[in-house]
Amino acid sequence: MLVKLGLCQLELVQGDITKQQVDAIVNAANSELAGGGGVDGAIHRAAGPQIMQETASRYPQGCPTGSAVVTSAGQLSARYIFHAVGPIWQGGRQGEPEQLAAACRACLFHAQELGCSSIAFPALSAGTYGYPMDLAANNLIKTTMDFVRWHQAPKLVRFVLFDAGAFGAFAHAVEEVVP
Ligand code: AR6
Repeated sequence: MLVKLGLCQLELVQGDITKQQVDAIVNAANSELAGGGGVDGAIHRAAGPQIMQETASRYPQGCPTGSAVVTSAGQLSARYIFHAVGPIWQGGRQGEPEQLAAACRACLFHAQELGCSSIAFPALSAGTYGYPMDLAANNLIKTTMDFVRWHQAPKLVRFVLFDAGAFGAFAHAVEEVVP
């Protein structure tokens, strides 16, 4: 699914984020940058052990929830990995929507600053962290569209959804947000 936003594009695909040919890949990290399962495990396995060494040496304090830090991308074809920390779902009244949007925006700002024309996001927070998929999809799509409309960058934002359920939730969100 591809949506034009002026000169930019928003794309939804079902697949594995580690296989994407884009300038920046977003990791669904934790605030300790300690690695883990899901997207985090897959990205570190595919990129190689130097990424964990890089996060440990450059970001010994970790990364606060609602923000993102940058590393190289090791053996991935991307130029950068943005390690974004989404919120753990606690019912939705503990600032989770604002934190999820902030983590997404932090990645989009990094992409702009680093001259990345393409970026791939997973369904941040909607796995281990328990954020309901439909709410995460609405939040991430709206945040991205607002950013891209305003900044006209990055040229391509791709959401890489692991299964049909996640893809359906994001497709529904796009239909709701696109005028
Ligand atoms: N490509 C694309 N999507 C994937 C992939 C993949 N290779 N693998 C899983 N997903 P999660 P979170 C989907 O748990 O909720 C980690 O342990 C998955 O089905 O990766 O932000 C970290 O270290 C789900 O829809 O991220 C943190 O501690 C979505 O990606 C914590 O989990 C996000 O699931 C972060 O949890």
